[in-house]
Amino acid sequence: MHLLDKNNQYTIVGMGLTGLSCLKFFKAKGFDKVRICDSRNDPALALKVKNSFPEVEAFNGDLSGLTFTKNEIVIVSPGMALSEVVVKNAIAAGARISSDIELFLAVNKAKLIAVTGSNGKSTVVTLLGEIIKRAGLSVSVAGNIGLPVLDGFIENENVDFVVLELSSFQLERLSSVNALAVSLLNISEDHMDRYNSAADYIDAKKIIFTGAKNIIVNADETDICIDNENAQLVTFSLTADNTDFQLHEVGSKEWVFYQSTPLIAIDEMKIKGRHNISNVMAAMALAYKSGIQWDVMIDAVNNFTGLSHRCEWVAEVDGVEFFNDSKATNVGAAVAAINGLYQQDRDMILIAGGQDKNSDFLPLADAVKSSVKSVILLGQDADKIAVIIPEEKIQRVNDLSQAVSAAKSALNNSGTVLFSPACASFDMFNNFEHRGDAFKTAVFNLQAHHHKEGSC
Ligand code: UMA
Ligand code: ADP
Repeated sequence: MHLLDKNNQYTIVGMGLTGLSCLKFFKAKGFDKVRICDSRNDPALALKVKNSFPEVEAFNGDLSGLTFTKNEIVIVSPGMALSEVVVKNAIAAGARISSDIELFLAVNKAKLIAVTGSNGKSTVVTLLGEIIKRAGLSVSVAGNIGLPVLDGFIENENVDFVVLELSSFQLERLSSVNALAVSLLNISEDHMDRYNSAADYIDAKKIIFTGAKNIIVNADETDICIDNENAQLVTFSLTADNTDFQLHEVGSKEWVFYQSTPLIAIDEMKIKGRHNISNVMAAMALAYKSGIQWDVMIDAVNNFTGLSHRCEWVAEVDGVEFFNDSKATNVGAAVAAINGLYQQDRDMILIAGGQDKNSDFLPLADAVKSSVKSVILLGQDADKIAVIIPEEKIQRVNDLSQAVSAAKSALNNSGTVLFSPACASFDMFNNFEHRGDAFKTAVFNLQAHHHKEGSC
């Protein structure tokens, strides 16, 4: 059965952003034998589906009675595990399981760059998008970052480049990606509520290598083995000196080098934290394999201020700097943020906690031990973090406004407050953006209060 054939019957599973984009794609291409379902009773976009596509058969709620045939293609949204009963029923009936990404790969004509990893994906794909634009080329930055790739495709089929951020959920249902250049940035534990083992999670991520012409390798991540012998490798590292991209001192300044050529002084970059230097190297290596000139890359990197909610500088109040890292929804991200923002001469207070994803919090203990003065905990699973941190370093609060005040009081007119939760946000907020905005509001309120007091 060909993946794209108007005679096929298609069932889209999931009425989220992905499901809706698939429906739009099929309709734009004149495919009529399409139905859509969602196991939730009232999924976010059900009304939109009903209003925009009243002719399409739609099912909500218990899907265990939905039947499938072997002449059917079932497009499963990434949030839906392949172990769900509806998917199992489709497989048992002999239907072909597919995804929005597989549909896209079948129609894509643009040069394709793909990025995965536990952390840093959105930063790298956004920076790479900026670099490509600065080179005067058109680009769609899509995928897990929030723009379903088929929405990007419908908007403009003729872009020069597509830069895809791929999650393990999206990769696990592909057999190959066949991109011009790819990178698996790093691996740290995440989504253990969805995978049986860390090995399953890593195996899903490694599908990105299949068919890649160029693989950008983070040499600091020794656990990732690359099983594509035909690809050209470009390596980068923050510590080694035998990689293609590396760091060297020139005078008193640290520079990013490509082999023996100095490219950028670290202190010229607007983006903060050592982990972000790693992200910059990955984006530059991908751009290099896309044929972009060094001067264009350097310009784009030096103008890149980073994304909101990722080690985002919020304000300085009375010598205390506040950083919003609400996107740190796993332990590895929070550890990288602590290590990345740590300065020997400034105390650091960490604000953490939220909804656990069945994570191992132990790596956080080491980072806290070496770099954090005290930890302010909040949220549903604060207890799970509390057990790995010495009691005397912990303070408990109920909300972010209390957390911000407590952090400020714990520092003596100098230091860093890092909000890097190491947990998902859904216990108290709609998403990580909502949580980060609440943190920023709390900081701005503190700042306003401080100015008012100062002016009395
Ligand atoms: N769901 C059901 N029943 C269904 C279908 C979905 O209960 O029948 C639930 C899922 O379990 C999930 C939620 O609905 O909790 C949303 O799932 P979805 O697949 O419908 O989500 P979309 O709106 O289509 O968004 C998806 C990605 N979501 C997930 O992978 C959970 C978005 O990544 C992505 O931006 C979007 O496609 C466009 O490609 C979000 C995400 O959280 C940001 N990603 C994870 C992460 O970054 O850690 C992997
Ligand atoms: P992703 O899209 O993979 O979630 P982001 O670029 O949005 O990645 O960054 C999410 C969080 O991950 C940041 O808030 C930061 O705490 C952490 N992070 C960013 N880059 C890295 C990196 N290279 N290594 C480890 N952690 C990182």
